[in-house]
Amino acid sequence: YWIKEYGSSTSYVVSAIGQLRRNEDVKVLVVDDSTGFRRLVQHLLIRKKFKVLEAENGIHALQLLMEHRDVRLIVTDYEMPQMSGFQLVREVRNHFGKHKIAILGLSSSEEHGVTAKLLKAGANDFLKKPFEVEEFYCRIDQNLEIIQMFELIEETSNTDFLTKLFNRKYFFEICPPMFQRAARDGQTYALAMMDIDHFKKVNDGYGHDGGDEVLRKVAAKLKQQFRPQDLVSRFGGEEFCVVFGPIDHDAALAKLENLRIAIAAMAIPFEKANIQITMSIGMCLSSGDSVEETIRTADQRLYLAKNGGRNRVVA
Ligand code: GH3
Ligand code: MG
Ligand code: MG
Ligand code: MG
Ligand code: MG
Repeated sequence: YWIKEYGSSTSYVVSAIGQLRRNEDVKVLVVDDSTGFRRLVQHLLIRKKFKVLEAENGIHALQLLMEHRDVRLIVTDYEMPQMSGFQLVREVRNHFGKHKIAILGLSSSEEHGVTAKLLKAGANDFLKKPFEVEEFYCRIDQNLEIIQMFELIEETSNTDFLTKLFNRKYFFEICPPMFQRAARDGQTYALAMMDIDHFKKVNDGYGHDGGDEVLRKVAAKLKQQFRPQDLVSRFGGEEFCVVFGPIDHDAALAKLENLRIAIAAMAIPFEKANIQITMSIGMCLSSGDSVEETIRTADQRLYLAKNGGRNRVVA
């Protein structure tokens, strides 16, 4: 099938963004009705240490994709019974954008305009059979690198640099659909606005670096106290917003009370000191109101917590 091989066969590449990508971590789905050709492509991929899944037609490929959400690349034939590569590409693109899964078309079809047809349907790249092995590897690397760049951009634009929590922009993208789903399912979620007490004194006493260290440690504590599916975000300077559930009022209040106690008990090592802080929290349960309305109420309660003497939860 191939003409000539050259180049090294390392199992990782340093991408254009300077990050190391291990092929071991990349799952590839190979779709072809020819067992022989599937084996060949699989062999080429395994030689570069990729994890490989195989499907003999588009229907099976779609099934595998639903089970394996971490597939990053599909290598697909064009002419296949039941569902063509063209249909498969269209189907895949209904569920996954080009920034989630790369698709490389592979075909020996002499049909006019096959390449353009596949690319227009949403394939990222195309190779005509027979192909050169090294070109195959290069195209795979190029396409995976683009996905990796998308992932980095996405992560950077959704994350707060100092605390690594989600940022405010991401919060407002994710929270409305979370609330909508909850309302549709008849569930309630808790939204908690949190603000560190007298944080200016931390900065005054320990400098900005001391303040930053407190923010990092408080953020880590928040991440540790909530689950990965909860929305833990840094809203502003020393203000955090967490959405969690489904949960009822009393359980949410108990959870936040535990959090408040855990934060107050922290001794954050900085230089020769152990910094201690407290946090005030305002909570509001989602009840079909808009995100903005819920935040407004939680904010008012946070204000009451501050006025009531700080280091407390108002719900
Ligand atoms: P209160 O109990 O009423 O909330 O008092 P406070 O001092 O915490 O309130 P205020 O909101 O007035 O002060 C927040 C301070 O947080 C002011 C700002 O300089 C500081 N700050 C904001 N962002 C950062 C940051 O990223 N790092 C550090 N070190 N400080 C920050
Ligand atoms: Mg075929
Ligand atoms: Mg490619
Ligand atoms: Mg504040
Ligand atoms: Mg404050």
